[in-house]
Amino acid sequence: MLKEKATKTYGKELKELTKEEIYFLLLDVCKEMSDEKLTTCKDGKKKLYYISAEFLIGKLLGNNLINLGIYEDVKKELAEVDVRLAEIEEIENEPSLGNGGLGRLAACFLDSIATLGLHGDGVGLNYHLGLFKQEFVKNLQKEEENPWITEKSWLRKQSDAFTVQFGDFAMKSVLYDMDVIGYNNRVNKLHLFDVEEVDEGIVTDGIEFDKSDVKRNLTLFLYPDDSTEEGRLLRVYQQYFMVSCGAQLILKEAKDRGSNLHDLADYAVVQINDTHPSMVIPELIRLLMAEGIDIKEAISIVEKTCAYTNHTILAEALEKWPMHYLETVAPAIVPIIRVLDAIKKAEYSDPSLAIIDGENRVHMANMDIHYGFSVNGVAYLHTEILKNTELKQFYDIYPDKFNNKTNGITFRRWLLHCNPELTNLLDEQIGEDYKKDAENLKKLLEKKEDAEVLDRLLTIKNQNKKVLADFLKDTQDVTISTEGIFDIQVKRLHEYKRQQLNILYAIHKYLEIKAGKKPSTPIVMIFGAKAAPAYTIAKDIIHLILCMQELIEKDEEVKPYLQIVMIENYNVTKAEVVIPACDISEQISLASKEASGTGNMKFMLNGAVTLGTEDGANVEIHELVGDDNIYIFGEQSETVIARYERGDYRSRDYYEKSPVIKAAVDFIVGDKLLEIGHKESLERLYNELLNKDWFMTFPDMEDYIAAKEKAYADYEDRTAWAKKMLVNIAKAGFFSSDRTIAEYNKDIWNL
Ligand code: 26Q
Repeated sequence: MLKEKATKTYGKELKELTKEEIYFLLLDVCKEMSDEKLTTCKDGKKKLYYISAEFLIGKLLGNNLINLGIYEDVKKELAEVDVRLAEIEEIENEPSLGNGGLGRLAACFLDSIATLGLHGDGVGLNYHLGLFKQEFVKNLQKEEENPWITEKSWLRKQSDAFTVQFGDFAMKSVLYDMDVIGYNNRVNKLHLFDVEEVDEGIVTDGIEFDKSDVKRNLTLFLYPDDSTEEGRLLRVYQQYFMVSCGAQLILKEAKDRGSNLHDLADYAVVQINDTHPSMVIPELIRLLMAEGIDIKEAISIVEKTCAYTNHTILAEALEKWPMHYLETVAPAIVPIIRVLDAIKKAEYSDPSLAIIDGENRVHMANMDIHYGFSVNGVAYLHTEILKNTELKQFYDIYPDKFNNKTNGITFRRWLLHCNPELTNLLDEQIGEDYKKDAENLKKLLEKKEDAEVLDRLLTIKNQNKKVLADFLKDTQDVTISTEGIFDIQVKRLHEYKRQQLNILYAIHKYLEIKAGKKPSTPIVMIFGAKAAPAYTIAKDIIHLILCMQELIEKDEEVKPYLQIVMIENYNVTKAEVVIPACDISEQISLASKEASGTGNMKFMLNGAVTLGTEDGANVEIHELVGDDNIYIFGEQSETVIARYERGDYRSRDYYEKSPVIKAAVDFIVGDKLLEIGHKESLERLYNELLNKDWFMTFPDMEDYIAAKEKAYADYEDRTAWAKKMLVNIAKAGFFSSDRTIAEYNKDIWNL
């Protein structure tokens, strides 16, 4: 197939093409096949729009080839001319359109929506420089721009253009689509809106740029630094631009499919991914009114069309925009928001239910809950906390709106693509039907006593460790022992995720080794995390990790037993190498704070055993695998929530009572680290832990150490460990995003 295409496109033999030419050839092959599929897609009346500020889609070539069913054929054909498909996949830049879990979830969902044959598109923005690229300089995070768009790419420019009216100027959109190719099924679209005027030249040092020059910076970066007023305003400009374009597209398409707009809810359903796209509600109302529908009816139409997903219970992440921001950015929707607010104020006197609060700020989530027909959390525990604590006042008035949709991950990327050896073993042992119905992974349980299967699992894990070790050697010039236990924590850096707890353990272990207590198997601790550019303490934690890495790297006494590596610029591409190599999956957030987590699911599917708190989806993992196949530690969410309510946590008490905690914490500002690191940063972190420790690291610390020691000890019995791996893989079927999407469709979308 490729041979003919090579001569047709380049007038050359396949074996004469450069790697880049082969990549372009494959791009074309995928686009042509996808166009063909598009013509056979059966569209129902109703269509879903998944609107999101982030789509963390990862590189697409490998996955598109898998989903089109031609990966193996292409691999073979390239092998015949001595080219490895993996090398071709490397040529693609990873789109920088997301930041963390919420964005990656959106990407998994798009894959599953198409795979289940549902008609649903993504709507977002085409950030030119995306989220920053992380570099480590002198053990500090440095942010650089991350240009990812190339001349030829998956982006396909469309002719649709919409005008968005801001306060004192208007901008015209340019639309780029990417194909979303389902696994042996339909093709949908990811619509990414952009503007012609954007100018990458306005970036000065790192990711600095003129935040006030909205025309030239609108789609430059994802989450521009919001520590200044201009930065915050820019975010609102981005949000309004995204939702206005999205809403105009939705109405246009609904009309094209035969809607008279009065019946919009039969033609469209809008899933609002956290509060970043919340202005879609007043914007849709505004546009319906512009079409001659009165406000009362417009509101009732939109109420039947929009559904909201909550991804966080951290108060600081719940968006509240000062009204004057909206007056500047989107004055046309301000009177509508005032009406929406007045209606609810007339009905409910409780100020916590208001859309516009006493300080004239607009609570985006409150608007979503009042005017959406569905509110969902992303894991069982998370939804329970929303209903019983965080959003209780809303649950009391709208019990029927609340529902849970436990997150999931696409097995195409997180198993088939990233772990082909494990996939082969599964195919061989349990057949291939788990690829269409992931619950069939359970069949693997029948092999729990099969010595050959257990041995193969260990062999595959070792191979994957070697791949990761080679990767780290190539990319960061660090050497890690593939004989070690790979203990991995990769995720965004946030205090609630408690990377600080993990690094305190590392200090504790370092001190033990120094005192002569050596682990029987080397421990390789791997971290990967970006910190938000203005989040000082998060950057201090990165600094501490990097300083510990350097300290141990230079210590011949400790190095054979304990290594620390922080992966630079952790992203989807790196995740695909890291996750299959993991033995112990660190999911150690403070109970009640991690809405779900999805990395936990990826690790489990790839045969890692979780070391975690009873938080987010860990609770469901625990329930599925049972006590013997997970390491649970720490306080329960109720204990934590009660302590917050009492407000009587004093970290210093724990520090003073526990010599283990004290020794580890004091080490942060001891001579050894001060020699390597920055005094200011280390002292700030030390003081933060001692005087605040808002995410309660110390109460869980001794239990964490004990759980980790237990896991390390159990690891020594390789057969028993392989059984734990097997049970984790076998029970991971529940976390397929195909299951999650089937539930969204049944309970919310009804496509
Ligand atoms: C809020 C206000 C102002 C500026 C930015 C933000 C902001 C930006 C990004 C708030 C939240 C986010 C991202 C949240 C996120 O990624 N949440 C994660 O969502 C996953 C998918 O549901 C869950 O698995 C994770 O538990 C949750 O942390």
